[in-house]
Amino acid sequence: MPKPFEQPIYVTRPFLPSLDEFSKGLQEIWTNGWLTNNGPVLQRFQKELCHYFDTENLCLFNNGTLALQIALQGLRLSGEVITTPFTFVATTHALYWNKIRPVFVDIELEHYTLDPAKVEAAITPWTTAILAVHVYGYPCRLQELADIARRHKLLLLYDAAHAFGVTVDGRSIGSYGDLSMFSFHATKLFHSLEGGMLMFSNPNLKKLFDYLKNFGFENELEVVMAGTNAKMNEVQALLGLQVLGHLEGIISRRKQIDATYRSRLASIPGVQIPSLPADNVRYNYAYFPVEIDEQAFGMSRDALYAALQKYNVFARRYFYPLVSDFACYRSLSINDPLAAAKRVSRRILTLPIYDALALQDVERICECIETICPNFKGKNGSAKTLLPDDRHVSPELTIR
Ligand code: T4K
Repeated sequence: MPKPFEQPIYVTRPFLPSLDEFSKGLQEIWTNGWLTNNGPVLQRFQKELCHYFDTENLCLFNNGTLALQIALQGLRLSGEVITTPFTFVATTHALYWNKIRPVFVDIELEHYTLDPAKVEAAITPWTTAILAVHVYGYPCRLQELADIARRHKLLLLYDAAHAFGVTVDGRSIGSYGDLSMFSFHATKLFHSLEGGMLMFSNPNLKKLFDYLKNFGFENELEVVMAGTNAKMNEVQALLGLQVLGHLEGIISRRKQIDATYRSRLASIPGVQIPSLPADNVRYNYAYFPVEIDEQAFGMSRDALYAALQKYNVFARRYFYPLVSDFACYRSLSINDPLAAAKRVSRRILTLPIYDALALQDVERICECIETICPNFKGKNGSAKTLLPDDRHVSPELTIR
């Protein structure tokens, strides 16, 4: 039986440049005496991102949620927006804050993104846009959604919070649709401590978003619209710039972790791993989700989640509950039964993945899962023990 980890293993840990590298950057900020409000480091970060994404049409924010709220506000969207319930609450909250009615439709079972057929069926005269999510960095059905949006004259927006670094057919995922929002939160593979970015196809939006994130200031004397404060500061920009320099290494390290999980978990009954995206996608390995089939595994997803904690492994149930089940959205009338989303939300578990996670620790996490799994027979064909300390075992678990 594997020993519990000495230190907690979280679902993610932020990549951090060396303190030395960061202090050198801070030195410049200290010398400048310029901490926020479109400072020189932010301008450099923005320039690097324009180069990385090969576009001038992007805008930086202090977090992804405000970026999305401002996008919806700037686009003057109203009425209904079709979206997914299988996401982080911020996607829906951004609609709510703009007094837009979220219309939840179901996801596909393969990669958990919006089901285009369900989207089309949900369109009404009040629909103004589709807000789809590249959940876990898996690209949505880009072509199908674009066709629907074009046919029905809807805006197509993507919550690409998880999708930094993903390309499809050699193009950044952010170049699809009318607009994409990226989150640079500390829990993301690319981050700027906190932060967010909008990338859009219409170049006229840049000025609008710049006004909206800075109180609507044109200059000292003129305020041209009722903006808010959603600016990224210099320290965020510095960290973002430095993490960007390490991005390729971060993604390739995650790829190794993903491969290790795939090979080790394949023999555990009831652990279902979504396939990697198609060959035309350059994936970023943002998360490592698995589905637990309760019957085949021998216990529920929730029991496994709890049992892993006895080993000091803190996997997460992203995204359970569904957003549509949270108290603030429960009263919405939902026509779609959301059968796939409900099923996935009940079964999903996201396992730890981050660049500093050692491959032997990934092996050890898999060994913990083998040991916990009542139906895993092991190399010698015998069933195994369950938990390191059975005093804490929930009644749901059976000790063998
Ligand atoms: N759309 C989608 C689809 C999103 O997933 C998100 C954010 C957004 C929009 C909104 O973007 P932002 O406004 O956040 O830029 C986390 C993040 O806070 C959130 O950004 C993220 N999605 C969501 C999926 O995950 P929690 O509540 O799970 O975070 P927390 O604090 O429990 O952190 C998870 C684990 O990460 C911890 O157990 C340990 C580790 N951790 C976390 C932090 C903050 C660290 O090791 N160091 C840290 O500094 O929401």
